[in-house]
Amino acid sequence: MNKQLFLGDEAIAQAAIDAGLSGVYSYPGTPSTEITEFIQNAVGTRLIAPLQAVWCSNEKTALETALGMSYAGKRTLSCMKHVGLNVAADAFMNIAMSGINGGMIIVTADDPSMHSSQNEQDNRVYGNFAMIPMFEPSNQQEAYDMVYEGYELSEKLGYPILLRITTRLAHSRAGVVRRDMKPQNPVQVEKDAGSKYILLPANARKRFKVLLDKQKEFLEAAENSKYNQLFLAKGERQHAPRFSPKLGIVACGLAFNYLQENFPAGFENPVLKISQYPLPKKQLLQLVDSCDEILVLEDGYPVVEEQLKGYLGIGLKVHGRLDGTLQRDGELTPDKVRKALGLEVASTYNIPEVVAMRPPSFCAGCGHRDVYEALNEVIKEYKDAKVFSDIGCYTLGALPPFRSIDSCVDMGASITMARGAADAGIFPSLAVIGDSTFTHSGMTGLLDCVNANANVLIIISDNETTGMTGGQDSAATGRIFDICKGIGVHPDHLKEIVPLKKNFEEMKKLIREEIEYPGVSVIVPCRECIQTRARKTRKQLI
Ligand SMILES: Cc1ncc(C[n+]2csc(CCOP(=O)(O)OP(=O)(O)O)c2C)c(N)n1
Ligand code: SF4
Repeated sequence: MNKQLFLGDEAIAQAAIDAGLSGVYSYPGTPSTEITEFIQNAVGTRLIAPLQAVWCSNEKTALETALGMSYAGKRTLSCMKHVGLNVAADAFMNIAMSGINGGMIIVTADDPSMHSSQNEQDNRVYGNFAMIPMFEPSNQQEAYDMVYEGYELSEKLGYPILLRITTRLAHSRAGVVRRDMKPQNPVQVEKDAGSKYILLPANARKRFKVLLDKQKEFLEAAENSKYNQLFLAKGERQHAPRFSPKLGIVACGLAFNYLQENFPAGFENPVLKISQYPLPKKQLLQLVDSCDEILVLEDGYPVVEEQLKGYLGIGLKVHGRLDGTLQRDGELTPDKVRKALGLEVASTYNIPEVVAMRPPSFCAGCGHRDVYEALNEVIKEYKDAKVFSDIGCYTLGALPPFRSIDSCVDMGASITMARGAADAGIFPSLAVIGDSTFTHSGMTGLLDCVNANANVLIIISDNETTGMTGGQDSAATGRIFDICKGIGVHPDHLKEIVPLKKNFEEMKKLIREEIEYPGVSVIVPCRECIQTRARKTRKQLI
């Protein structure tokens, strides 16, 4: 028995390798990043057959590249944080129409409680929206098994599988038993692939019917899945004082683990564990038969709770996040489950005083600091100045002592918002964006600005890395300046500078001059992130 201690993310990565993965295509985003990094490190050790383990420009390009590999018959993986699936949504929804050839698993790492995200969307909604099968593991072993076996299921059904995890599972460790490593699939294009991937309306209509017909098979797979289990009550039901004695519990994914933590000796109410979707109707009806109230435990949105309310009709009370039994927002914990059941909470999760909350801040010596120091000095001179920021380490410019920025909404929104505000009459209207975010989704916004000759100053703070997520390669290191030129920024208003104290006065002068230019200006302060530099040096020394 080959048991290893893995993070949830690592268990997924190892399972994909063991299942004969040929390529992982991703864009970094907490808490999904470690999956692709683990595979990249494994490729480096040469213990595995050669495979592609690549950071793409964004989640959409990543998912489409994975589709190309699947088209060729090979097994593929694409990983992203929850908001990444918004970016990849066009590809995602349409892959559900075309279907796949080589097995495809799409990992969405959701972040309830927003530990490092701007929202807490629950991507099971996307799974239902696309009408494809979905897994939600309750522990690291299940995450491994689901990926390992998921490739076969994906190939059998002809559809991708969405694997939904959350931060706690991604970033906590457990012992995981590995299985034998399988060889990769050969290149084998489907003989009748012709029209399947050509989603012209006439074909798309047929493909949609195929998807609708497939729902029965997806449901059967969920109903026969070992990951969905009905535990009938043992003995007296007495553990949920705030409910009727005939309470049944539905626990989804990690919530099942939290329930188990509260009842190590076994459940005293009937429990339906759901870890594979669509909802297993047969087991649900069985549960309902023996209960007069249902409590739904799920991490994220009340996805199953809402479905049950529609599904079971009037007459059966369904409790959960919608009726206030559980808090509507924030991640679930074992204590919250306990409280929902009306049991006393003797929390073991109190935070000791020495672990004081510390606000995040720039590293000492970070180039973004120098940019904001210069920017703040200049914009003091303009009472109506607005600075639209993007998402990256430079977003920390929102916090004291800088307080430099006025917005941070989604990746790419700095340039486009600055343009809209400029159109509305805001002057000066500035954008601050990092190099990775610029190539992720800032370039098209810059093209819009150039086409409209918008009156904006865009600062692309280029630290030659994707700093915020741990220093992954950035898609256009060394080429930001040329890309801006190619997009059409006038060479006289495209400036580079090294953000260092010694260049402080020059940086201020540049910013002032380019604010005064009535058109698109781009300044690229360029200095490598000191953390990424230190990491590279350490690697070279090993
Ligand atoms: C759609 C989406 N994908 C991924 C992320 C995670 N993420 C936040 S910032 C960032 C990139 C930061 O890199 P860069 O723009 O170069 O700035 P730096 O952190 O290096 O300063 C990523 C990948 C996200 N918030 N949204
Ligand atoms: S990780 Fe790099 S970019 Fe981020 S704050 Fe630290 S030095 Fe700056």
